[in-house]
Amino acid sequence: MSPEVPPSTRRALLRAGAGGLLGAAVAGCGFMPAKTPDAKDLAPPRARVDGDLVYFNWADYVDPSVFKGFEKEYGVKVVQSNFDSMEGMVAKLNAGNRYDVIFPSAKWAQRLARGGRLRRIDHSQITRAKDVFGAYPYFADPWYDPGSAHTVPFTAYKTGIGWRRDRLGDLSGSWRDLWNDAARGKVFLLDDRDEVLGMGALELGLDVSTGDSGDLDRITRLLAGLRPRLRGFSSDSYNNLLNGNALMTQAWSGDMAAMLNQAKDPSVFGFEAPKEGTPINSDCYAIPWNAPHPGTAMLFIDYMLRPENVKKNIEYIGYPMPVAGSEKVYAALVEPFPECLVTEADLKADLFFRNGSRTAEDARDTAWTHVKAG
Ligand code: N2P
Repeated sequence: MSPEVPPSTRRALLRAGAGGLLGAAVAGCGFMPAKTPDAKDLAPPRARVDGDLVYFNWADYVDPSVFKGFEKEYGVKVVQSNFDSMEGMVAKLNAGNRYDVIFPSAKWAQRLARGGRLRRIDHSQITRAKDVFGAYPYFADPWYDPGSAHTVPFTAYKTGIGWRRDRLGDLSGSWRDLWNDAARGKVFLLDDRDEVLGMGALELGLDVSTGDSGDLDRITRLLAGLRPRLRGFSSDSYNNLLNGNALMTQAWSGDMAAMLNQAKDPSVFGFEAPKEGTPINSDCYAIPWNAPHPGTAMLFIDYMLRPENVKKNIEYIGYPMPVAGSEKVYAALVEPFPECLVTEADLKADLFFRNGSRTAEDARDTAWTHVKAG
């Protein structure tokens, strides 16, 4: 990704595979909160120490040394827990668990904000807000949260295929590669409803978010043919490739970039962004309505945006962060896997997963159950 910059620099960034960002229309929403939170609870918190930070995120999604720096500077502890799907994250919130900072992807941020589940975020409380919202106009007014009133973007990524080049050689650049006979029995798909149905949709030329029952039947039939070739469903893509359980896996671009840090010889691995299209997404920082320490959460977001922390974190997690000045760090990191860059063309394709009607979301749940059961 790149910020809005003067034309000459901008062209250079585009040549390097980076690009600007685009807006999009808002879709419907099937999320209903269990109870409507009190409006006063949703007022934007002031950035100030009001307790330890209760942090809830994917595993390995912040550099541990950045946590240490935050703890030391503010004299608080980071109390961590992890989820491994958006559904899992929301289930914990619905069960009454309280967190200070959570990391929903775009459509989940939209659901939570519309359901009254997120505190507003006052950009004037964030020291480097202009490095994000000034430099990346896309995130100043994203489709999932108008005005970024409840969120700050954390990362961006696309979904593709990671594979062992040493074992399989070159692939063809299509989602069809998942059916490759040489990889049979050693293929993983992400353990993620939207990613798996979205991959089937792209292969068939359908909308990635389709909730149409005819479309979902076609997707389910297609994936029934892939199911016997799979080793399983797992979102731990880079460990599966590194330890040899997978020869090929559906994967988020950032995880493949993070794998490069762990690999003794990066040329053993490949990452491709299939030609039929790649889902695109952004995870963001958000503060739940019932956060026990929302002031500390604001300080944490602020701390994460400092240039030295952005650099450390990008290098550790493998995902680009939309913060002015960090673009070169990411481009250098993914030099061996240029397809990890989130380009203007990716964003223009607008392959974000969208919220559907209650009926459409239910139909997708049913299709996913069938796909997983095989
Ligand atoms: C980090 C997982 C990132 C999740 N390992 C992408 N939404």
